[in-house]
Amino acid sequence: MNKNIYFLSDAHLGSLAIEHGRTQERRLVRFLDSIKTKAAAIYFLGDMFDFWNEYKYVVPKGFTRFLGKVSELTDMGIEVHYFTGNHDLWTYGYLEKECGMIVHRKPITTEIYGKVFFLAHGDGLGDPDAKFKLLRKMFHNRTCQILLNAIHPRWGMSLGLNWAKKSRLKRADGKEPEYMGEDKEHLVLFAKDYIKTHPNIDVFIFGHRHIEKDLTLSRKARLLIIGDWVWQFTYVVYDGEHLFVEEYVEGESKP
Ligand SMILES: [Mn+2]
Repeated sequence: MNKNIYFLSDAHLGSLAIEHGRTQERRLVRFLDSIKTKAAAIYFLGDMFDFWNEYKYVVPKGFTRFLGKVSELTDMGIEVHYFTGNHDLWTYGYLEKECGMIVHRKPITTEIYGKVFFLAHGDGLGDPDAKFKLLRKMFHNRTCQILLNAIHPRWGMSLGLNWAKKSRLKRADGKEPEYMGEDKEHLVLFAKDYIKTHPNIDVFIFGHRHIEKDLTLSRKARLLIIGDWVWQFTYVVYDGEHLFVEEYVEGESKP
């Protein structure tokens, strides 16, 4: 029997706008611990941190439980993949070297147990918003990254954490906009367009939206948006045959 592959995203650990940060982190760690004997690989599909910016000799405070558990898993030989999101892309080797994760800065296409997966955080895909595009370009720009790290962490970290807090509180209840429908949702539009030129894709999995969605795009292709680990505690599990979204309920031990 195959070992399981897990996908989860958007814990936004360390957020100044999330009051239950500590319980949230503990829950994530308990989940990771509960799957450690069953997992072959774990994919974090982005925004696990609300703001992660790494300096040459310094990393952000906090997350010791999470990073410790991840290191334990990679030491056991479990593959742990870390996709950068739009909140935590400023990583320059620490998560690989210290925690043994495999960092992906772009979407990847990969075959797992005979199925072809397109995996991405999801920011910037199919999204026509010019302001977000410009911001995204700046975030990924090497010169801007060097400038950001030239600011003392006292101010650099504060800038990032408060930017992330503000962008969360801007929304009515601190939550993401509702699902916009199949004809408007950016990631759905992106995937529908993408299969025209890449008919080999079986499954798209995205984070970023903090909503849970499981759609059939064609006779072959399926799209999953996997919720979050702020409020929903949802993940996707795949055993080579079945692929479904699950909610992590404390005390329950499921696949
Ligand atoms: Mn995101």
